Amino acid sequence: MSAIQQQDPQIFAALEAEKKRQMEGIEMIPSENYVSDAVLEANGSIFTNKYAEGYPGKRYYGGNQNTDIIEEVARTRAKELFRAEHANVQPLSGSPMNQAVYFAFLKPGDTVLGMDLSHGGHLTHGHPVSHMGKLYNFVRYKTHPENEGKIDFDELMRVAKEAKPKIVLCGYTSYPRDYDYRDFKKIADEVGAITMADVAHIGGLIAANEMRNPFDYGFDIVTTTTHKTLRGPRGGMIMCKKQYAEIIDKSVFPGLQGGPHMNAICAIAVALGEAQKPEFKEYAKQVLKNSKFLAEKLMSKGIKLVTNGTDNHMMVMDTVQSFGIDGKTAEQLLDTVHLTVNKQVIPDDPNPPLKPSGIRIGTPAATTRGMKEAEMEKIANWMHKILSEKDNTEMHKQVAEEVKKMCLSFKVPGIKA
Ligand code: DSN
Repeated sequence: MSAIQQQDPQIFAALEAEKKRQMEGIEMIPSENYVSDAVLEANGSIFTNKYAEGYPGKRYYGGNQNTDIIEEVARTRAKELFRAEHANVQPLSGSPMNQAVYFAFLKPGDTVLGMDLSHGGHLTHGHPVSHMGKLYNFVRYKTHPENEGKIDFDELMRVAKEAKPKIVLCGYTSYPRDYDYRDFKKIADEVGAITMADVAHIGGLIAANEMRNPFDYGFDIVTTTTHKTLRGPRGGMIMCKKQYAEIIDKSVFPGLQGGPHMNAICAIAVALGEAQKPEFKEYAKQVLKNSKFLAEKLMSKGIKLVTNGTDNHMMVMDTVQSFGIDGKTAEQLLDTVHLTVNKQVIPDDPNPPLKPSGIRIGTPAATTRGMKEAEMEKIANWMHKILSEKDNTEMHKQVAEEVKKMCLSFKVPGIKA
């Protein structure tokens, strides 16, 4: 009997229900993944007991000889994987990670160029509802959804010359393409701005050298979360050129945060160690193969995907155009057959974020379970059937059973059946 089971039946029941949900369903939210047994063990380790304000060799508390080892290992592995000159592994998650960069370089009212949320950007890239959007002047650029999501860089250069940003920011949470970082660098150099790429979604694919690395194009700052394609615990990392190391470290601590979560840093070190293995490169390749294959299968059924395809691990389906149903309804329908996706705004969406026009679908978690093209084909068929016959409850029940059966033949790391 586990300690939780013995002492807290209410929490134990929720944990057991979540195990069942994760085993019986397919996780297709592109920002989620399943961590390995080793990462899970590190995240639940006794490093959770330790305060460690400061950095290796310069702590404000005693007894940090072992935390110094794990943080140094995590920093070194991050630098090696991303070809970075410096790495800070303490940000508690994605939002504070980006905030720490802004606080390091900007004064209130300063200007940043960032991607519009409905075109794929993130809340922390200047959406008016975020505190960052209120504190700084974000000038937000858009893509051409019909032209494979390309950005008009001549127009962006014109905007940059007028707005004079301190930071040129690129990166995304719902953009299914890759960037040519050279274009952003050219604009930043022209206006004397710092270049920042938030690669939270594709960090693992960059670490595996399967997508472009902004540092190869001279970028100053690269931020990434650790729990998406990197397959680590929840956390964030800021990597930068050596010249910005001190200002970034000071901005994270003591500027923004207090004690780092050393259990998470321990798990980040383990996850980065896994990312250095050849098996991880194979994993990243398969994530991309699965994504492309799934996108092609969906489009072959007449389904509309934003930018008409994908270059990364995700796709955004326009459910209004494809099936005449909003993204919230599509999310709920798919949930009932154990296919987990998230509702998603599409570029310049006329509908609100809680009832948007699309859904976002990704392959990282399914690929971790070992699913390949054959399973992607089944998923495309199930999605099409469910969304095109939304009132056929008998068929839905049958699909739910088929999904469950398939899922139970693929292990979830960290969960013992
Ligand atoms: N919530 C994350 C995602 O799902 O992409 C971004 O913060």
